[in-house]
This record gives sequence, structure tokens and C-alpha cells, in this order.
Amino acid sequence: DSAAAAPLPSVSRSNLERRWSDLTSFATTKKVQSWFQFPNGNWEMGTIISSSGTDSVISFPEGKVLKVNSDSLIPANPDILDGVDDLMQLSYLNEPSVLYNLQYRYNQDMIYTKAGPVLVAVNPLKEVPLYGNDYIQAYKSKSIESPHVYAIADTAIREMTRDEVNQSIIISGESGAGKTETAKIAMQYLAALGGGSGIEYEILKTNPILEAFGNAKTLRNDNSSRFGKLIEIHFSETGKISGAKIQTFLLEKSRVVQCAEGERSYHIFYQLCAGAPRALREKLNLKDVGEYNYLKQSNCYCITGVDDSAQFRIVQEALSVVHVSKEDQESVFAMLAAVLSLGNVSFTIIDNENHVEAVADESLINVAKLIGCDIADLNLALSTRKMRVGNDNIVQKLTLSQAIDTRDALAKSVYACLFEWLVDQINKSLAVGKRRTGRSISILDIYGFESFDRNSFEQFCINYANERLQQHFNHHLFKLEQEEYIQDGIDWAKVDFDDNQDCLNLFEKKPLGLLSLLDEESTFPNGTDFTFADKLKQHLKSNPCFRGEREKAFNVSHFAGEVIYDATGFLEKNRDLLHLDSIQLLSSCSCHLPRIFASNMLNQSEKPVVGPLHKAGGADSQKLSVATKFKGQLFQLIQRLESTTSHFIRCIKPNNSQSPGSYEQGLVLQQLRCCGVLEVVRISRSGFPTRMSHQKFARRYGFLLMESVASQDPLSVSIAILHQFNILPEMFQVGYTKLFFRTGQIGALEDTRNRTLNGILRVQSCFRGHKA
Ligand code: AOV
Ligand code: MG
Repeated sequence: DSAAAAPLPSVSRSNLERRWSDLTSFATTKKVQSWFQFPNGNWEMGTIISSSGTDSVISFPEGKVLKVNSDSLIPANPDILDGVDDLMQLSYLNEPSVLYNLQYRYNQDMIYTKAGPVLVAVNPLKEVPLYGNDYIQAYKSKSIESPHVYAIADTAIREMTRDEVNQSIIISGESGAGKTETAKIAMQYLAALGGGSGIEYEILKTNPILEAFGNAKTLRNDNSSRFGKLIEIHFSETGKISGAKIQTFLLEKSRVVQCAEGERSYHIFYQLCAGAPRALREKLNLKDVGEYNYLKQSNCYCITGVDDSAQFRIVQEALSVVHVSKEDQESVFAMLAAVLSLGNVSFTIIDNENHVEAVADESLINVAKLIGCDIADLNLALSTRKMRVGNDNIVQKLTLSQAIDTRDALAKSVYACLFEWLVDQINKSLAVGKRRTGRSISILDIYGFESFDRNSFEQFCINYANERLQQHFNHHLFKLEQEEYIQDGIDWAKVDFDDNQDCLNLFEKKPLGLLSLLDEESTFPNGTDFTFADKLKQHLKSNPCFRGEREKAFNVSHFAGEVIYDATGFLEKNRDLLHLDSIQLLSSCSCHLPRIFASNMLNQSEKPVVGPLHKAGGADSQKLSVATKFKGQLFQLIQRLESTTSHFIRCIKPNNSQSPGSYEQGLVLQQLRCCGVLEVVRISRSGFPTRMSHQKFARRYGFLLMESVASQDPLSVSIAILHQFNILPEMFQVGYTKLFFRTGQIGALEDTRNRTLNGILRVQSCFRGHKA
């Protein structure tokens, strides 16, 4: 009977698992529940009434009865397993069963489920009553055990203290899946447990600031992160938070000057326009959002349920908490107003060669006033370019499109510099004191995998970053795991997993990978998006992850799905050049922020160069290409993560419409598949996720031994401990250097250790009481 396919093999089973398997064999003989996939793609559970030959008759809850091919049925778990909180407990770990289990929990607002070592979080898209102080205390005291971000954060704190190893919480998932919210929930828990110095309050206040300046409404997510973020929270010897450091990755700056229909630019622009008090409005000569070209183009000003004006006050308050002075805040707002006004600067044609100069209207005057420069200087910087030809300095007039590009490049740079400056200020405020222990928990929240109708350089970088992160996930949960077993001489049957190395090679290979070819084309003076796309097609056509498409388009097979990129704008965005004239303008300003921006930009351009080289005197600022710099940042990031114990949270988006209650099976399944959650569960079920060296184990639990051991070598002590605590032989393996445990085993030992230690402490304090 094909419906009664055997449950997944596992090496040996715990009592619990044995119970489940008894139940399933009971189910297979009595009443067989099975999954059947309807033509619309949805799975439904039915009861097999009879089977004969290759056919089975199956009845569904609403009374529907179908005769189907037995091979098309997939075994379902018995009711008693409905909604188990760890997928590892399922007897049948097939896709419909996993989908059903998550949905069963989701329908009851149990959005968190363990998948072995990974926490799966299905975005509720509404408020759920799972957070706040009561819950935090409950997880702290371990009076609640159901899966939760709090539980992950708690484990991170405990392991940091126990193992003296830095920890990381890595949150991944598609755009809109809930990463940023999850990161905040984790921070909330760490702040509550490690709080006391007040710095935790500052750390929490960085969220509204960075979201205002770095998040925007996209078609996928009303609050989409347009930058990546790693926040490293440091702890003192006593387990209190001593400071934090934020690193950000590649802000999408094109959004400042250009965004798609129905999307918005960065929240802060709308917040400023809606929330600035009268005096500030007048001082900055602020207008309504609808009067700014940069904001007008996408036809979208509001987000349902969001009060930009109230948000503005929250941001102001948060800025004060992280010690950005009122004067600096006003300078920040002035820079924002300047960026918006720049977008309104227009040009008039002054000769028959299409050369232009800026119109000296209110916008131009306002920009000059806000950044503190001469109107004439601003006009020159926007409409001309100084060049050196031979020994002569000449001034070249710009055409209309060149002038617009120059203007937009200036607006983008000012905004990106402002963002960096803010992060610097925050970091100064959160700086770790001198007495650092070096112990930290890092939380990683980057932009999720994106695939739109039109995908540009930004999606290219975002998806590349996700590809790197996915490899870290694979590496950590599959490769290292298996290699470690083999190295330590443990019995082990290999589990296959989807490796994404091919796709990473497509990006990173030298000289014929996407990034190298992009950089190469970016340095050619005559390179265009067309020649770039052509080169890709020419050199990469045999790569299985690559496919050339029409015109400038190309297709990449990512771990999370195929994406068609349009190469338009790739070279310019990768070069990201700001004319020296613009930098000089900023450095001559009377306001301090533009001057800081200019000096930061000049510092950056001293690095190795990518960009059209030495063009007629080379007045361009030359610097590392955007893609190369980003790649370097990602490598560093992964290296840092490799030195930590990683905890993974996989966020899942239940539907594409950002609406609560709807659970689209196909969409969820696709996310589960591509991120390898099911394989992780398989490995963990048959594997030994917890491990400790013999020395460490003996040191940590040795004092619990009732009888002394003849030989004091760590291995003998360890074995004695295992023996005394009746750890079943199938629950651990002894390797050459380490002990390997199945899930949950160390937890029980730890509890005993803690109870014993607490007992000792009580006895000691009792003694002290007597002496006094
Ligand atoms: P993302 O970070 O994964 O997308 P967010 O964390 O911004 O996604 O989540 C998107 C929206 O889902 C939020 O604005 C909330 O409305 C809702 N949401 C997510 N998690 C929860 C939760 N635990 N409780 C209630 N609502 C939630 V992106 O940054 O676009 O990749 O780039
Ligand atoms: Mg986000």
C-alpha cells in the first residue's frame, strides 16, 4: 500500500519518537489519513476508504469522495501530531505535512515553530499577543517552552556565558517576511535581560532612526529595509549590556532620486514634510510632499495606518536619546530639505549645443542657502565641469542630460553621506566602554531576496547578498555538521542538500564572473550597459545558473528562484561617480555637514580605483566600484559570523498581499524549499546537533559525580557522568575529541547543574547567615 510509505529513517529513536512511530503504525492499520494535491495546487487531507490495485478511494471532510491513483497520495501524520512545535517530531516529514503543521499553528497565532535548530517565523501581518514583559519573564524563567524569538535570544545569552563564545542571530527570508520586526523582538529581549545601564534604551531607539532613514515603502513591503544591518551588542562580565556597534551595508541610494510607481522614497522625507513644526518649516522653506519632484514621481505619498507626522516626533526624540544635539538635528533636516529642493532645480538651454545652466529660481536659491554656498558656485557645479587638458584648465559646459545626472548624483551622495554620518553618531553614542569583555551577540537583518517585474542593480546586489548568506546557512547546518561527524569518527549517513556554490561562482569567479565582468566594463570609457550585457552573454552562456535574455536582460537562477535583471543603469550605479566639482562645492560650504561629507568622500577615493580612468585629465573621483566594495563587506561579514555561534531564524511570508489570515500554500512551500528548512530537519533528526569537547564536558559537569572515578582523564570522567545521568546510548556518540548529543540532552544536564549550583549557593549563604 503506497499510502503507508515508511516514515523517514532515523539512526535510532528516542522514547518520544518511538511513541510517535507506534502511533503511526496504529494509524496505518486502522484509518489512513493521506494528502492529495488538487489541481489548484493545494493539498487536502482525506481518509483512505479502500485501496485496490493502483487505485485508492479517498474521502474528504466536506463529503467529497474521489478515486485516485495511490501513487499520488502522500501519508499524513496522525491527529495527535497536529501542530507539534518542532517539525522534528513529525513522523512523516513530507511537504504537505510540514505545510499543514505550520498552517495549523499559524491559524492559532502560533507563528513560531522549530525546524530542528532553526526557528521558523510565519509573519502574522497583524499584532499577536506574544510579546512584552510578561512573556520576556516567562522565557527567562523557562516557564514557557514554546518556540519564540525570545527563546532564541535566551539561548544566545546562555551560550555566550557558558561557552565564552560570541553569538549571532541571523535572520533571513524574502522581502516582507518579517526580518526587521524579528530583529527588533530579539533586541527587546536582550535589552530586557542585559539592561540596567540605560544604554539598552539607546540601542532600542536606533531602530526608529535607521528605519526612518533607511526604510521605504516598496511593492513588497510597506516598511522595506533598503540597507543591510548588523548590530553587535556587547556585554560586560556581569552579563549587562555595555554598548553596541552598528554596521550597515549598501544603502539603496538610487531611491532618493527615482522610485517606481506605488512605492515611496525614504520615510524620513514624508515624516519631515508632515511633521516639521511651523518654525522649522519656515526656516527650511519646506513644501508639501506633492510639490517635490523626487517624491511626486511615484504617485504615492501615504502608507495606510501610518501617521508620518507622529513618526517624525518619534524620530526626533530618538535622535536626542542617541545624543544627536538639537543643532545637529536641524542640520540633518536642512540636508534633507536640500536634497528635496535639488530635485526641483531645473535647467535652461543656453546655446545650440544643448548646453545648460541652472534656473536661478527659488529651488536653486534654497539649496544654496541650506548647504551654505554661493548660488553662482552651485550653478557652476551643476552645469559645468572643470577638466585638465595638457597643461590647461578648461571648463566644459554640460548638456541637459549630463546636468540632470550631476544634480541627481549630488542628491544621492548627500543623502548617502547623511545616512553614514548618522550611523557614525549613533555608534559614538553607543560606544563600548573601555572595560570590554569582547563578548557580544550580533543580530543580522539585511534586505530580503527580491524579484520584481523589473530588477535592476539594487536587486542584483541584494540577491547576491542573500546568496552569500544562504551559503553561510548551508555551510553551518549541513557541511560543517557532516564534516565534523566524519572527522570525529562518528557513524553517519550523509544527507544531500542544495548547494548554492554554482550561483556564487557565477557572481564571484575571476575573471569571468558577473562581478568581474561588471567591473571590467565599468572601467572601459566606452563601456555601456549594452556592451556589458553582451559580454555576459558571450562569456557566461554555458553557465547553468545564467541565461541571456532579450536586449540588455539576463536571467540568474538564485537559490530562491529565477530573477531576470535589466542591465540598464548597471555601469553608472556600479561606478557611482561624483564629479570632483561637486565634492569641491560641498567642501567649500559654510555648513559643517556638507564639509564632513566632502572629506569622507575624498578619503574613500584614495583606495584602488575602478571607474573610467584618466579621461581627459581625470577630474573624476576615483574609487572602488560599488559591487566590489559590497563584495568585500560581505566577505568580512561572513568571516565575522564564522567566528560566532550562529542561531538562525527563517522568516516566512504567508501571502503576497500583506494581509493577515491568508496562508498561501504554494508561496510558503516555495520559501521552505529554497531555504532548505526540510533538509535541516532531516539532518537534525538523524544527527547530533550538540557537541562538547571531553575536557569541557568533564570540567563542566564533573562536580556532579557521586562517586569518584579511578582515572581522571576527561574521557573517563565524561563517560562516568553520562552513566550516572542515565543518558541513553542512542542519545549520544563519543567522538575522538568530542561528545555528540541529540537535541535536548544537554539541556537536561544543564538544569541539574544549575539546580545543584543554586543549592550550593543557598547552603553557603546559610552558613554566612550563621556566622553573622
Ligand atoms: P522584512 O524586514 O523581512 O522585509 P518586516 O520585518 O519589515 O519584513 O515585516 C513586514 C511587515 O510585516 C511589518 O511591517 C509588520 O507589519 C508585519 N510583521 C512582521 N513581523 C511581525 C510580527 N512578529 N508581528 C506583527 N507584525 C509583523 V525587507 O526589509 O522588505 O526584506 O527588505
Ligand atoms: Mg527589513
